[in-house]
Amino acid sequence: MAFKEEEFRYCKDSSFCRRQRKFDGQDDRATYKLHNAHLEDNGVVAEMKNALNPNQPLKLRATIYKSGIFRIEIDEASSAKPRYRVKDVLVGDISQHSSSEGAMEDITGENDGLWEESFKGHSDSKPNGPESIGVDFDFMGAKHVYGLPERGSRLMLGNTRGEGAARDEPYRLYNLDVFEYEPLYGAVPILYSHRPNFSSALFWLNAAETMVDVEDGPDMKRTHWFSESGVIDVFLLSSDTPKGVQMQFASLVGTQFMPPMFSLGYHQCRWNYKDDADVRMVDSKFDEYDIPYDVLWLDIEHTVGKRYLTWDKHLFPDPEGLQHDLASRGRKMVTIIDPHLKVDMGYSVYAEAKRLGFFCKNKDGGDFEGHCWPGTSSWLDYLNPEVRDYWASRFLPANYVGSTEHLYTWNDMNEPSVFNGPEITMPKDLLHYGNVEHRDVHNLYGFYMTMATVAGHKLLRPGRRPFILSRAFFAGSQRYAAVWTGDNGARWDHLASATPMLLQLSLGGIHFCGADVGGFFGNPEPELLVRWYQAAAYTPFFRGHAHIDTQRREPWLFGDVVMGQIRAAIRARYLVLPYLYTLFHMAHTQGLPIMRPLWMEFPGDEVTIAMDDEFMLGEALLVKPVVSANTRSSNVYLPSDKDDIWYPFRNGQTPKEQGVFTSLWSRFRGQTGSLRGQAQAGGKTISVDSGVEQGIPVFQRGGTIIPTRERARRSTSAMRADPFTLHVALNVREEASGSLYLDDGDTDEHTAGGFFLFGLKFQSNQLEYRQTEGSGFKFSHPPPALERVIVYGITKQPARVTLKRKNGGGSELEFIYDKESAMLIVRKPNVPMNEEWSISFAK
Ligand code: MIG
Repeated sequence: MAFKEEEFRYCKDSSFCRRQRKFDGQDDRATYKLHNAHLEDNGVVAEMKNALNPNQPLKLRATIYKSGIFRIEIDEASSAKPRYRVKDVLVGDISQHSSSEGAMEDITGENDGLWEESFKGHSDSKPNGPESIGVDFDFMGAKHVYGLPERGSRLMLGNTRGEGAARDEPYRLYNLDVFEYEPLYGAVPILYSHRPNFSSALFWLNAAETMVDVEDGPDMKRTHWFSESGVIDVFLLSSDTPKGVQMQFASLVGTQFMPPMFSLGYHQCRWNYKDDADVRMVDSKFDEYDIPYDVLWLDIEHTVGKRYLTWDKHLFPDPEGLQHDLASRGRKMVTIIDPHLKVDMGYSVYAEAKRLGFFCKNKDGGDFEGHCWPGTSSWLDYLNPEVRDYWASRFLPANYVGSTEHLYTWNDMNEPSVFNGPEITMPKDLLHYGNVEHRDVHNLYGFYMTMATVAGHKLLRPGRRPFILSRAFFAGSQRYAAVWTGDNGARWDHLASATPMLLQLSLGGIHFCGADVGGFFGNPEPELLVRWYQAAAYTPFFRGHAHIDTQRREPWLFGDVVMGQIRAAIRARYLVLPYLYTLFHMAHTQGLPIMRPLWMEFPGDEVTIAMDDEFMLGEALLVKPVVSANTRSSNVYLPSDKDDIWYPFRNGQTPKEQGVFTSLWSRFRGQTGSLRGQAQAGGKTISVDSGVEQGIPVFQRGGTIIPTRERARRSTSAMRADPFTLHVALNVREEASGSLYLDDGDTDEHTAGGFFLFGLKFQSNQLEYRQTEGSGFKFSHPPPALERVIVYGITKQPARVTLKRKNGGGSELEFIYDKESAMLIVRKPNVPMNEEWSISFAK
C-alpha cells in the first residue's frame, strides 16, 4: 500500500551484485586449486590459487565438528587491511575458533562501481574498493529449499535463475525498514533443503549485504551466495531429520532465551495509548469484559518529543504509579525505545553519549547525524562494548526516571531506520567501533542493540528474565529478543502470509515470533480481526497492534458477538499456556522450534513439503488458520507418517460452556472414523466446519499429551495456582506421551536446575507422571493440582480408574465415558503437580 519501490535497490543497482551474477565460472583460469594442504588445529588448512590472480593466494580452512557440522572458511592469505569477521554470533566452543585474518580481491574485475558508486543521490565512497565474495553450493538430490528469513514470500523458495524461475532477483539479505516487499527488517543467512530421510542446511556467517540465487540443476538445487564484503565462512549442516539440522544450527548460534511467563500471554498495543486515563480505561475494560491480557504497550508518543527513556509528564504524570497499579493486577508495561537519539544537549541520554564519543561516525570521523522521528538524530554504536554498558546503565530507574521493575522494552527501527539515508538506512561507509565499516556489519546493528538492552534489563532486575521485542535481527538474535514481522496491513492476504513468514523465522532459529494482530495499517473488518486473533493465539508471540491513523479496535468496540469471539480466541491461548511454556523450554534447551512446518513433524509425508498454510505448534497440535472471508468450512490436511490419528482440539471453550462431550465432537461426528489414518504413510484431507463463531481448525495428534489450564483468568500471574487438565490423545496402539515443564516463570533459577520437567506416558492402560529433569523450585503458593484428565481414543470403558501417589496413598477416581466418541474424562484426581503419580484404567 505504501511501499515506494524506487527507494530500494535491485541487483542491477549494486555493482557487486552485477559482477557476481555475471560471473558464470566458465573461465578455467578462475578455478581455484588447493596447495599444501595439511592438518592444523583440528582442521585442514590449504592455500588456494587460481590462474587469474596467481600472486594473491587465499587461505582455506576446513573443519569437521563433533556434531557433524562441516565448516569452510576462506580468506585472503595476507592483505593490507584485514577483512571483517563476524563476532558474537557463534556460541560455545565454536566461537573460540577463528582462523587468520586477511583481505581478498575480486576475481572478476570490471571498472564499474569498483571504487565508488551511488544510488538515488547517495554516494558510497568505498574506501577499500571492491571486496565482494561468492561461492556456489549444490544441494545434491534436492528439489526444495527453504529459509533465508525475513521475506514476505511462501515458505518454499522459488528459483531466481534458470528456465521458469519464479523471479529474476536474487534473494537479498539486508535489514531495511520496508514492509510488503523484500528484503525486510531482519536477516538469517541460512538455507535448508529437505526430502524424506535427508535434511541439510547451509549457514553463511556474514553480516554484510548478501544475495542468494537459487536454480535447478541436474537432480539438485544450485545456490550461489555472495556478500559485498567480509570473509567466506560457511557451515554445512546435515542430518536424517529436519530436527537434527535445527539442533545443529542451535549449537552454532544458540537457542531461544527462556521468556518470562507473562510474555506468553496476550499483549495489547497501539500507536498510541494516549495518556494515563486511556491506559487505565483500556486496562479496566479487559477486566470488565473478562478478557485475559498481560501487557499494555506504549509507542513513541509517550515520550518527551521522541526522546526515548523519558515520559511526557502531561500525558503520564505518574508513570510509576501507573505501572504499580497494573502490576497489582499481575500486568506489565512495555515502552518503546528506539536507537535514534535526538540531537539535543538538553537530553541527557544524548549529551552524555556525545561527550563520551559513543555515536557511529561518518566517513570523515564526525558523529553521524540523520533524520528520524525526533528530527536530527545520532545513533549509538552498539558494536562497542563500552557503549553497550552505557546503554544498559540507562535502564536503571535513576537514569530512566519513571520506570519500575514492571517495565519491559520494545526496540523498533533498529535495522537501523534512517529516514534520509540510502534505502532508509545508514550509509555503508559509516564507521563503527574498531574502524569497521557499516558495510561489514549492517545486518548486526539490531542484534547488538538488543544485546545491550538485555544487559539493561539484567541491571534493572538482577537474576530475573528480560523481555525485549525487536524488529531487526540476525542469526542468534533469539538469545536476546522476541521478533515481530513489522508493518503488515489489515488485509486477508497479510493474515495468510503471517503463517509462512513465522515458519520461516522459526526455521531461522527466531522462535519467539509473531505478526501484528489485526494488521498494522488500515482498519480490519470485524471478521478479519476475529480470524486474526484465532490464528495468532497459536503463534509464539501474540500482540494486537495498530497504526496511529487507524480507528480504535480494542475487542469490546465491535459489539458483544465479535467481542465474545475475540475473548474465546484469547482464552484459547491462555488454555494452552502450559503446553506452550513447555515448548519454550524445549526451544531453550534443545533448539527445537515452537512453530514448525508440517514436514518437520512428518518428514516422510511428501504432501507436506510445499504446505505452508497449516503449521504444527510443537509436536502435538496442528493449526489451520482461516484466511478468507465468509468461511464456513475448511479443508484440512491431516498428515501421517504411519497410522496417525487426529483428534479435534478444544478451542477455548470451557467444559461448562461446551457441555463436555457434545459440542466438541458434534462438528466431527460421522467423521471421527475418517480421522483415523490408513496403515500407511500419507495423510488425508478432511472438511471441517470452521465458521467464525466456531474458531479455526485445531487438531491434536494421536500419541501426544497436552497439559492445559482451563479456568478463565485475567492474566498469566492470576493462573499461577490454577489446576491442570491433561489431554491424552491415544495413537492406534492406545499409547501417548508428553511432558510438562514448570518453573517460577520469572527468575534465572531454572538455569541452575530450579525447575521441574515431568514426563507423561500412557501405556498398557496406565498414565504415569514421572520427573525426568530439574531439582524443583519453591512455589509461592500451594502447588497446583491436577483437576482433570481427558483421554481420547480409548476404545473400552474401564471398570475402575485408580490414582496411585508416589509417596503412598491413592484413591479410586470418578470418571465418565462416552462410547461413541471413545472419550473418557477423569474427574478431580487433585494430586499436586510437583509429585509423581500414576493413574490406572483397569479393564
Ligand atoms: O515508522 O513507533 O513497525 O510497530 O508502531 C513507524 C511507531 C515507526 C514502526 C513499527 C510500528 C510502530 C511505529 N514504528
